[in-house]
Amino acid sequence: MQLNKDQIRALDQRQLDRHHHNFTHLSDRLAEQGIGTDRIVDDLAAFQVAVPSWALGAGGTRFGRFSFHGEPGNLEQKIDDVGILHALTQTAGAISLHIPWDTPTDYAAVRERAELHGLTFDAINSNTFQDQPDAEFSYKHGSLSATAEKSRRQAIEHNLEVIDIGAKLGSKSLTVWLADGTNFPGQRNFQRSLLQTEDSLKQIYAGMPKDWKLFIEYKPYEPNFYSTVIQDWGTSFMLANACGDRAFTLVDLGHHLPNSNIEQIVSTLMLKGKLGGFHFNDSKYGDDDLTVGSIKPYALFLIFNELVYGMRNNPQNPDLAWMIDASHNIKDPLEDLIQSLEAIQEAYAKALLIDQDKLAAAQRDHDVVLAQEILQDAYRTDVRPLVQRARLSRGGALDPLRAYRSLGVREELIRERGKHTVATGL
Ligand code: PSV
Ligand code: MN
Repeated sequence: MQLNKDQIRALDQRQLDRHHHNFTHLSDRLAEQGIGTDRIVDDLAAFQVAVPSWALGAGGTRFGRFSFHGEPGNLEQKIDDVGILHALTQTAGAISLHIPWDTPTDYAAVRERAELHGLTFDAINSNTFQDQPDAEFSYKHGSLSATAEKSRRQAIEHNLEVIDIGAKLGSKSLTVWLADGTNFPGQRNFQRSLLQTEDSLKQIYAGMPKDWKLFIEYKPYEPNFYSTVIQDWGTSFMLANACGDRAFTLVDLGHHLPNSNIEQIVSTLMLKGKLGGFHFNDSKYGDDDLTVGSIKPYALFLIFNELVYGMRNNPQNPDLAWMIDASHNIKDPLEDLIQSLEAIQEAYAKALLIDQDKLAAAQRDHDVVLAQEILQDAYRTDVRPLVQRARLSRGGALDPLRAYRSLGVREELIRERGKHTVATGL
């Protein structure tokens, strides 16, 4: 299924007057504060977030999975789903694949399909957290950190294979999320695990094409509950430094212990030129993988404030790879992703409203109240007309969720694919 711009435009016709009215009203108000909207709209229109291939079907928990009808049954259909998201939102211009779930059979056809939808292939992900049916050695006691040399070699080889697959599709980066760790004190030697991991990552890094980047995720717990080898940003940062200039830390919002100051982590990493990628989601307790902005929208805004600051002031940090990493247990996955994309754009737009010069002056003058007011004034602004204007400028829908429903997208997908397809993924 593919949506075209005329279909979307026709749908929005009746709402356009109201949008123009709201946009003019907001622009005038911001102009009074000396804030121009053209640049903000351009920045929003240029902001593209990759969609993970594993979030297009119904997610599950270890207790069960409630399937969703019309799920994509193969890689081509996953690309079609992201194409639909991109057509409506114009901010989902890339897909992030996970191997072996998404190993292509016909590379040319897969590339063509992505091109048709205007999509590129973002970071490719390896999987050494599950044993595959045809695997010779098990990852039960570790993969890149394993003391069993055969498991470790297999995990390294798998990552090198993933790089080859990504290169054939035009990806330029590999993301490694390592589940390795322990469940019980005494189970393994911390130092040995870390050293083995460093050595494995260096071998993977050495096998990347020279224009590729390596992103190293961290996570404090799950699936292991006593220790995780790459448990925090410091460990990831240390490993990235050990690998080299093209290795970076990847921040996944859900991979922090409750109340961690993620915006400060982002800021430190950008200062050091080592923030490479970003996984958006939201959480209440742990790695909950909930819809972006659904639980802690103010925290997301504060994180974006640091990201915007870093993008303007830290040329030592590369352009970031933006991605959603969420999972949907009860919602239509595409509707959930539309909500996440909207929340990302809103948080970014609000951060772009912050007058950085005024904020710096308030900080210099130790005017704590004013500094807080500057942030909160931006946060309290309803920026939706700006986000809509950016989307319209690229041919997206005024209201993507409404368009998705009025165009009967899910119904059409069920007609095409049937009720009982199951998407591979988390
Ligand atoms: C598991 O926590 C996880 O969500 C990581 O964040 C990865 O990015 C993703 O799975 C895919 O492996
Ligand atoms: Mn992640």
